[in-house]
Amino acid sequence: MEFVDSHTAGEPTRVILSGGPNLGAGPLAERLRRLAGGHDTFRSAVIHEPRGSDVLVGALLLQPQDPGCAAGVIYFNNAGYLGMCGHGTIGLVATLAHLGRLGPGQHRIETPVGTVRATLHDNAEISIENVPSFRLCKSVQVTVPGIGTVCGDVAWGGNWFFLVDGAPVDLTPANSHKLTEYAWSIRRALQQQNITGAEGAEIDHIEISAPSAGADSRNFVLCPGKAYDRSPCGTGTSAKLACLAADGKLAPGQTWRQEGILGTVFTGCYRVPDGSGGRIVPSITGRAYVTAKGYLLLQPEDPFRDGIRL
Ligand code: PYC
Repeated sequence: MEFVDSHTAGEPTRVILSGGPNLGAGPLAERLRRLAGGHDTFRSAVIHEPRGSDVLVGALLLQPQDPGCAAGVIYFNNAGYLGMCGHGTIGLVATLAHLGRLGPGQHRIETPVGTVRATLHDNAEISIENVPSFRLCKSVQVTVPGIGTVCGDVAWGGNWFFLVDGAPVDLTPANSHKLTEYAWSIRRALQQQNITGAEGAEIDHIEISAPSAGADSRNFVLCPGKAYDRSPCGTGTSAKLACLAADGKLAPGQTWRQEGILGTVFTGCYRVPDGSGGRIVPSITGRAYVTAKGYLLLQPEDPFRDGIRL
């Protein structure tokens, strides 16, 4: 499989350019069902050790259904599949630009949860206009064993998030283990107390926010497979913007600087489309750097051909 690796604000993305399974044609959501149902060893071979790591997000590049789109993509990680991925889309655009397949300007990209717009700027920054995002519930109380009552908002930013304001320790890499355990306990309590996204969808991303000296907020985002996002998280920043908009704390077009655990920043803002029904369209800007390219080899006799699946 031919791949290109990049990182966006510290969070890695591996784009698979060729050699992935044949998923046929049709909507990306349908092709995702075929991938998850019949080819999950593809995901595990790319993401798990010894070829990958828990932090890595994979991006399977596909022909879009709509010929007006520049690409189709399905994102995946150590736990399964992602509807959308903000840092991953910035990484994908940087990768396609590096390969000479995209130039500066606007491009549309199909994902399983909708089409997003990406702009490659002349200064190499990339802006993603994400899928419509919204807050489902405000100030939801969850009882977390060993911690107590934690209050947060449930919001959609292309994935489901539980957003908590305030952290038990500083949001620094040195505290990543404590923050991981804290966020994981919240996630398990949400599951046990049946607190979900729309239509019973699992809330599989936990976002903890705290004040920042250099930005509007700093976050720690725990991803579904218990790895934390090294970047400020594009879909998490989208969910945050939806909450700020719902609370009247950020006006359309106003800039929000979201810092992640490494101190890297995504700049966000939003617009409100006509007849939005409370949904906003967030725009997230960041920068990605290509780090490697090559071929993943899967030898038939390799006992870990499909990755180390624990
Ligand atoms: O940037 O949207 C994002 C993201 C989701 C999971 C990891 N990064």
